Amino acid sequence: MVSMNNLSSEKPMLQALRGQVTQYTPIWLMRQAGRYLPEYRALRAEAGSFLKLCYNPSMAVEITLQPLRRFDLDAAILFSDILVIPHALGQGLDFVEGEGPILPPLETLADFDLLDISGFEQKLAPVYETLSRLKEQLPPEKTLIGFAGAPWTVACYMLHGRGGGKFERATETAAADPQGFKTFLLKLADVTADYLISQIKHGADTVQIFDSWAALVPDEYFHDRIIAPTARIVSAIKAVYPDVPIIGFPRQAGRHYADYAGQTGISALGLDPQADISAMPKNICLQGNLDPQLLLTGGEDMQRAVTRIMDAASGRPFIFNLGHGVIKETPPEHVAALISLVRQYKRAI
Ligand code: 1CP
Repeated sequence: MVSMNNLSSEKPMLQALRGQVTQYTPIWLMRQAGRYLPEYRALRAEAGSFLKLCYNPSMAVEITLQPLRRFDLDAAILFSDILVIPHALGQGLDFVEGEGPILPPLETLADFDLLDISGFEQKLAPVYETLSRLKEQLPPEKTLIGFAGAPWTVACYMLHGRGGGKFERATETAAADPQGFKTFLLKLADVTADYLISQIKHGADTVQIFDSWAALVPDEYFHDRIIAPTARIVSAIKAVYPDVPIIGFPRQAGRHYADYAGQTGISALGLDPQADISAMPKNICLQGNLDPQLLLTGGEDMQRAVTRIMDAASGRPFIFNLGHGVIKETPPEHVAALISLVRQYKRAI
């Protein structure tokens, strides 16, 4: 429901997520913590491995807060990765310098049932500890975002074993046994829902479901592989926390955005740079859309794009963000410039 009530003392980002059209536009950036910040690179070198950072609450808290020390952002996003789920399920995981994540791929769907999931909650305990500490340390106006990968996107890595390509082993496994694959994704949805519920219990104000590889799913399977598993996660969370808003990000979902928004039960829709704001459903909060390439370039091109996005989003609940993560070569000064552009823009409500 879209309303014009702007008087609440609620955090600005939560107001937008609840459907309020606000004059002030909240802003945060996907991958706002990470390799474009020298202070991240220093801590990363000290830790030696990316996974050590994710599972060390003191370091993970520090990295989560680094971008908020530099910039006037409205939210902190938990520092972790979508691949801690396969890791906590007992699948091996390594982040190899210069190559990204590497997992020993599942050979068949039946291998999923052979994973030793007994240590799941225990392995993820440091992530929950990170959230509890962040909750204590963040100022009240800042929103704390938890997250997980959507089942399809996590399955891509579990079956293909690495990123960087088109995840052929995942798409082939799905094509060979669509029914078995559907069941597999629903099992993954249940684990993901438990994980997100625990994140909320430990302080997350909202959670985002990243479906980075949604565009690899053929149209006829978009419902089974993207919408249904996401809807299952949303309804499991809503059963415990009916008031916690959930952000869905089905990257490059193209003509499926409206069905996704209407059928999953999410409160906000994350938009990639290709998505056309004016063509999006009216009754939902939108987030994102700026091409990360323009943040890298900065200057007038970025300024024009900010105006275009803010104009297109006027009169609707909106959270400013990129359409994908910050590129690692991005100068931090461009982030500061982006935030002041968004702050200066006066929205009509
Ligand atoms: O220091 C390093 O080398 C690690 C780089 C890095 C970072 C900073 C990885 C490896 N993950 C992260 C953090 C991360 N990942 C966050 C933290 C919060 C933030 O500041 O936003 C989040 C939300 C993610 C989510 C994530 N991981 C996604 C979904 C979003 C997206 O980018 O599409 C995906 C697909 C991953 C997998 C992953 N982890 C890391 C890399 C390099 C990748 C992509 C691998 C590939 O397919 O090429």
